[in-house]
Amino acid sequence: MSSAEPLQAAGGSLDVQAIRSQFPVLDQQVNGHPLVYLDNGATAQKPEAVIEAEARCYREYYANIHRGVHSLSQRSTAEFEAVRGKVQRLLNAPEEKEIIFTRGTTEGINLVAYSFLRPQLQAGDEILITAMEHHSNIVPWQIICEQTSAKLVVVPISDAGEISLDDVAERIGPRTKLVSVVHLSNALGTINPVKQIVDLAHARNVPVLVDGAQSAPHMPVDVQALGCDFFVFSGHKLYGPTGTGVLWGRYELLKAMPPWHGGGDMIRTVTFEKTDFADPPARFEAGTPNIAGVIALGAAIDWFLALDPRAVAAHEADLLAHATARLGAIPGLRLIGTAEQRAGLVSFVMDDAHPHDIGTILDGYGIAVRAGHHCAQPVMQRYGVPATARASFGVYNTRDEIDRLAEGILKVRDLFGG
Ligand code: 7TS
Repeated sequence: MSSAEPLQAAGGSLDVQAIRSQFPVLDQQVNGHPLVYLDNGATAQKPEAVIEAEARCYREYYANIHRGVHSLSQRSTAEFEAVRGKVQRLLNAPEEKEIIFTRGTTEGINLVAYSFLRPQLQAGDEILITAMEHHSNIVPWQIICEQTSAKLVVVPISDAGEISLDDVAERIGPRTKLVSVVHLSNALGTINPVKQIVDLAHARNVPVLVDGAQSAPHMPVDVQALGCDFFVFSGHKLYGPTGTGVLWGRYELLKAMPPWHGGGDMIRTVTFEKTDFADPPARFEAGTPNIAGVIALGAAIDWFLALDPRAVAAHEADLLAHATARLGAIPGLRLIGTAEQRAGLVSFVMDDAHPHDIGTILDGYGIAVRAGHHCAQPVMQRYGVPATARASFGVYNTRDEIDRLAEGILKVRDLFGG
C-alpha cells in the first residue's frame, strides 16, 4: 500500500471510513462489542503503511547504519537519514540537521535539560513551566534544580484550565534561564498561546522549549511560526512506532551544546587522551538507534501529511464539539478543562463513580479510555480530584463512537446511582 494514497474526500474533509480501514487493530470486538479506541493521548494505533514500512525494513534491507560499506547498510542509512527531511517538513524546520532522533518526548526534554541547561545553571537561576505540564516536563527540571540549587517557577492555571500571559510575563525575570511549556495539555486539552509566550520570553532573551507530544498528532505545527527554540514530540502518538521521537532545536543552540550520551556514532576522532565530537545531529545520537522504528516514523509522517494536519484538526474539532455537547448534558458529570482553545480530548469526573470504575465499565462495552492522573498529578491537585477519565481522539474516531461513549457513561450513571 502506498503511504501517499489519497484519503481526503472532496472539500477537504477526511474520509474517515477509508482511514479506519487502514488500521487493522480497529477491526475487532472487545468484550463482545466493536472496539471504540479513545485512548489516543496515551498512544495512537498504527496504519498499515507504518506496520509495513517497519516490516519491509526487516524483510528487505535491515543493517546497522552509518558504518557499512555494504549495500544493506547503505540502504538502511539512506532510508533512516531520509526521515530527517520528513520531520523537517512536518515541523517546517529550517534545517534537516536540526532534527535529532530520540526515544520520545521524555528523552528529548531530558536531553535539553542535561545538555543545554544544566551546564549553564547557577544557584538561584529559574526555569519557568506551567501548572499543566506532564511529569516529563516537570521532573527533569526538578532534578537539575536539585543538583544546582536553581528554582522551578510555575505559572498557575485558571478553573477553565488556561494560563494568563500576564502571569507568564510576571514570572520571566532576570534569573529565568528557560521557559518550557506544553503546547496541548494531555490532561485538560488546553492549547497554550505558545507564540505569545515565546515573544514574552525572547523579549528577555530567554529560550523556549515546547512539549509537542500532544500537539504534533492533532494540529499543524510550524516551529518557525511559533518562534520557539526547541520542540519535542513522540512518534508513537503520531501513528508511528513506540521508542521513536524527535527533538528539534535551533542549530546555533545545538551546535554549542555538549553531548549527553557518549558512545559510538557521535564522535569524529577518539584517542585515550581526547575525543572530538561530531556535529549535531550525530553528536546527540550515540549508539545504534531504533533504525526500523525511525524509518517507520518516516512512513507515519508521510501518511499524516498526506491527510493534511489541517483536515485532521478540523475533524477532531468536530469530535470535540460533539463530545463536549453529549457529555456536558449528562447530569453529575463535570468536564475538567474547559479552555476556549482546546483540542484532542475530554477529561471528566462523575459525582458517584470513580474514574477507574468508569474506565472499567466502559471497557465492558468495548470502549477504551484512560482513567488516572495522566502523569499530570499537579493538575489533579489543582482541581481537587484524584484522577479523571479521559477520552482522547484520533483521526479515525467518529461521532458514532462519541455517541457510544456517552451511552456507556449513562450506563455508569445508572449503575452508580444519581
Ligand atoms: N508530554 C505530554 C504532553 C504527554 O502527553 C506525554 C505522554 C509526554 C510528554 C511523554 O511522552 P512519552 O512518549 O515520552 O511518554 N502522555 C501520556 C498520556 O497522556 N497518557 O499516557 C502518556
